[in-house]
Order: sequence, then structure tokens, then C-alpha cells
Amino acid sequence: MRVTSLVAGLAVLFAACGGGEQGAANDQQTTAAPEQGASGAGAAPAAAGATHDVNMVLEGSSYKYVPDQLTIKAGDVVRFHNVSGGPHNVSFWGDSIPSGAADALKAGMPDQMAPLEGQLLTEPSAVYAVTFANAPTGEYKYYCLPHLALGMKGRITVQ
Ligand SMILES: [Cu+2]
Repeated sequence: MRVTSLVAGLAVLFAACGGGEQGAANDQQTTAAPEQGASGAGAAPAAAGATHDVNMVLEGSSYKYVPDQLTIKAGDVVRFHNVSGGPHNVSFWGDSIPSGAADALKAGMPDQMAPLEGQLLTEPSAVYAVTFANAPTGEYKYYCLPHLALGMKGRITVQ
């Protein structure tokens, strides 16, 4: 519910060409501009930045993301690999991401089961890629839906 109002609020902000607080997000729109020009036809967001890899594993009796902390830049892509102990997924907490991030992730997360909730990876070696195009700087905390109670969590910092 909170996410919905956040997204709706953002849409208004962008439509109104941004307020002062959204200055950073607006700056980054310039970076993400190739998304329209380069591959306008495709539904998948264009990847302009670097690619990072995070493995989702079961080690002993603990489920974890490896690495569980990662620093990236806006425009980068993080590929989550289903290595062992699946199914796993990537879900971001709506209240633990920067202002404006829900809108960026809405576009950057394919096949969401719910807002900010990535699809479950059941197949061995399956990969789920999150594109941080247009992503505001700050901390993005996320968790694995099936293993949240078992402490499977991670954090991405966008600089
Ligand atoms: Cu998991």
C-alpha cells in the first residue's frame, strides 16, 4: 500500500518535472536516456553499466547471498544466481530503499510477483537480473522471501 502511494507520488513528481528533493533522480534520467534510443523495441531495460554477481546459496544450515553487501553505481546490473538451497528470490523492502527507488525497481525487476518482489528461482543455475537504471543513490535492503525467517538478507548500496 505504501509502495503504491510512493509510486503514484513519484509519477506526479516526474510529470510535474520534479521538485527540489527529486533533483538527484532527475539528474540520473540523463544517464538512462539510451534506454529509449538504443533499443526502443525491447521490453528489457538496456544495461548501460557494469554487471555484478551475487550467489544465492545454502552453506551448511545457513541460507545467504554471497556477497551480502555490494556497492554499485546507478545503471549497473546485479545478477542473482540460484546456486544451492533454492528456491530463492530477491525482494526489496519498500521502506528500506531510497525515495524514488520503487519507481526505478519497478522498471528494473522483470517478472515481479508483487511490487519489489522478484520471481522465485527454482531451476538450478537460474539467474535473476535486477537493473538499477535510474536508481537513486542510497541503500537498498532486500531479502529472500522463502528464507527471510532464516536470515537470508542482503544490502546493495548505489553510489
Ligand atoms: Cu533463499
